Amino acid sequence: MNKFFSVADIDDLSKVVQDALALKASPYENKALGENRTLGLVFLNPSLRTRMSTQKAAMNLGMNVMVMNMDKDGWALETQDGVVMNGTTVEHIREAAAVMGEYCDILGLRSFPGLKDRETDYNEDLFNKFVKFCGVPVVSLESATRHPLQSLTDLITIAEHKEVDKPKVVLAWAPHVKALPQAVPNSFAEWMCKAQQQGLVDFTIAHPMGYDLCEDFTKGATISDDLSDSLKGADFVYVKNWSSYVEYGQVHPVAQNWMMDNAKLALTNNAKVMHCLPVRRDLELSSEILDGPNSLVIKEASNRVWAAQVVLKRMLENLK
Ligand code: AN0
Ligand code: CP
Repeated sequence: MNKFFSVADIDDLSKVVQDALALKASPYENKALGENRTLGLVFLNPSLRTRMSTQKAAMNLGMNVMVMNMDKDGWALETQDGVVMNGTTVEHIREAAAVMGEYCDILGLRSFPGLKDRETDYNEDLFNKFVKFCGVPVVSLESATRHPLQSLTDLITIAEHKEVDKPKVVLAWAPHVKALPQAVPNSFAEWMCKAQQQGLVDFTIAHPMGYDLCEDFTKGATISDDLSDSLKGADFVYVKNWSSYVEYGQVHPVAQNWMMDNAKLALTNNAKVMHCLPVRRDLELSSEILDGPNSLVIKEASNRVWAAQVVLKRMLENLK
């Protein structure tokens, strides 16, 4: 594997889940694989889980890790070609990525969307330039349109906790006070649609009107604006806010209460509740659920290590 950006970078979903769970059972068996190899984690935005779990996964594989918080500690990056750099940007991505590629065998990049111009964000211009100019394998740590390490984690977590062969999984929009990216729901939808094609899940998306995701990510999903109806018979509810894709980056007022709570949970098949975190308590998801027996959020976050480890292992095996 030379790039981990989307579900298209994985051939066999069941096999990658099986490999990740094998690493969970025996985390330190591949220590020699990463010896004298360096992972660089480059953050243009904040992170808790992605930073720590990917670092831990690399350490389990015997790698050295360097973290670069570009947003706080790096020079202001220019990403456009053909500009005279007489403004606030100090260093071009052409040099910055190339230099980081000299120091590292594998790089990870987190780069959120600007949520201003849909075309710019959905072209993944920054991520693609980073891949091109750094010259080493790159893992997405959440890009403008996707969060594949999170989605792989979610697939692993569902496989681990399912009680029926083909569980009903519902992605449920939740309220928020800020305009958030579509990356997590896009990515979850793209992984679940592929899992559904392979007969692994039955997938529904529930969101208020105006919050449709880009169709490229949702082919085959049942899509509804009726939350109560969607929750009927659900085995897993995946709670997440996102801003509008259609009216790009906008937040529309929603009259009905979309926050997941125990009353809504009662409509499900005693569903396990998931969220990628960070979560705003009693705005996106009720405290009673987060502190109750149906929440999987901590186990889900814990599984981030095995998703990162299976991806880094495949990349290390591919290095010359
Ligand atoms: C980010 C998002 O929704 O993409 C990161 C989630 C992993 N969340 C926030 O900015 C709160
Ligand atoms: N879920 C997730 O990616 O969390 P962080 O933003 O804290 O890394």
